[in-house]
Amino acid sequence: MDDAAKLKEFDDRIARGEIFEPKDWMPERLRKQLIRMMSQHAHSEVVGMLPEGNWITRAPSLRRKMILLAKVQDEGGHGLYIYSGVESLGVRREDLIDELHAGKAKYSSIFNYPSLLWSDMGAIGWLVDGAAIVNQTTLAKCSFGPYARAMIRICKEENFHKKQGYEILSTMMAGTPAQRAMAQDSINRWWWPSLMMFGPTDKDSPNSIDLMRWGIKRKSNDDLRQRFIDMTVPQAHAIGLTIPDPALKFNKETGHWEIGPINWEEFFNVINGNGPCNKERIAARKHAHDEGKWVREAAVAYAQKHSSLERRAA
Ligand code: BYC
Repeated sequence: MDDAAKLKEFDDRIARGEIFEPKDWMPERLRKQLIRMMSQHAHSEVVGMLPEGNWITRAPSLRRKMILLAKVQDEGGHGLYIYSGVESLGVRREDLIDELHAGKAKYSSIFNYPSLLWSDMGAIGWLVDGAAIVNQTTLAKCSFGPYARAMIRICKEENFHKKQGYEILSTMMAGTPAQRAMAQDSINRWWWPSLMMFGPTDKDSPNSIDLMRWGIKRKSNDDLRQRFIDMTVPQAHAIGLTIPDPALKFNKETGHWEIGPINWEEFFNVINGNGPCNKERIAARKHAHDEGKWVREAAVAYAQKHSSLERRAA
């Protein structure tokens, strides 16, 4: 079968709603898109451990510390899980990580903002994990098997993350004026970057064409952003938080919340390496990677020893 016939067969499979697996034939362009998007996603999970990791030693109680520790570990696990999915497409994890450390690979813009207050742990859990869930529940229905399966598992954990974040904020909003002011300050700083997590507007999203055609993205950047806004605004109001957008209004006819303009200049600056914490984040990842070299080497030596013992016993 020539490539054109294979492409036709593949397009038909997608149109029938079938799932494809790493060993199946797929268009080269799609393989590249999946490697790009999934590796960015894996990097985001791992870099995403840093803003919250910053608060583990300063959590206000043992209970909060245990929850935060578990959450940050979960994010690391998500990263490893998604890296395994990318490896199924024929690339090496080490190469992907090298690209991240060289500043050549992207990861979510949101993790280039600093976590300045304890209430930021609430804002990250509620808004950042909340936005991730909206995006990832649709990815759980995507056409690439390893990615879809990873998303199902990850979304279960993200739900817990989101709830613990909202609980931090609702506790603070029921507290002293200083606690309420801190919670509001966090929302003021994290609201707009959370909306940017969904990517540029549909007209400025060059990758969407391929990803939608082949069933990876099931909803557009703007559709998912709107779903997140509609879900989140009432939750903010329920605990007395103000969304930092003077143009925000509910449109009774459409049933949607309308927002003011997003600062896309800021977004493109951040994704091009010039956000408030880009350099710090990459330096911290490189440091952790170098410090963990002996652990990786020990794990490989252990695995090799055990597989040779098993071979001898067989
Ligand atoms: N940040 O054509 P577009 C988490 C880039 S972590 C940075 O629309 P696409 C968590 C984009 O890559 C969850 N870059 O792209 C962890 C492209 O550049 P290139 C992270 C962005 O792929 C710890 C260019 O802009 N979630 O949950 O069609 C603690 C044009 O964009 C961003 C995922 O990674 C951005 N926000 O759509 C707490 C979800 N947006 O590569 C929580 C998986 C766009 O052409 N990814 N760019 O140079 C996706 O769903 C899609 O990749 C996106 C972008 C919607 C993000």
